[in-house]
Amino acid sequence: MLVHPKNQENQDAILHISSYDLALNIEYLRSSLLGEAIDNYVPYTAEITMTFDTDANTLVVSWEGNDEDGDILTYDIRIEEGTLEIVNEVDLIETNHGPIDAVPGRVYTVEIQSKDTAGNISVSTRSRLME
Ligand SMILES: [Ca+2]
Repeated sequence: MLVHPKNQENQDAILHISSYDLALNIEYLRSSLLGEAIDNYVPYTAEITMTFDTDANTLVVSWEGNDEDGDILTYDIRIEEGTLEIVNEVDLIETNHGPIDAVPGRVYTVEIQSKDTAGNISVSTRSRLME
C-alpha cells in the first residue's frame, strides 16, 4: 500500500494496524511463555485389544493411545457385558485392565476415552463375543 506521508487519515490507519499486530504478538508470546498450546489436536482414538482366556474364563483389555501433540494422555474405561456395565473407571494412566471374569457366549464391549492435557477427548469402542 502506498501512503502519502502528509495524509493524516492514512497515517492513522497505519498506526491502527501496527497496534493490532503488536497485540497479536503479545498474545502469542504470553501463550508461549505460559506453555499454552495455540492449537491442540484431539488424541487419536485408542487401539483396543481384547484377549479372552477360555480356560480361566477371563478378559484382559489393553489399549494404545497416541496424541499428535505428544500430550500426556489419561483414560476412562467402560466395559459392558451385554448391556450391563461391569467396569467404569476414570483418569487411568495405565493402558490395560483385567483380567476380569468373562462368560462364554456373551458379548463384551469396551469403550476407551483418551483425554489430553488440553481437554480434548476421543472415544474408541470395540465389541467381541467371548468364545
Ligand atoms: Ca493434543
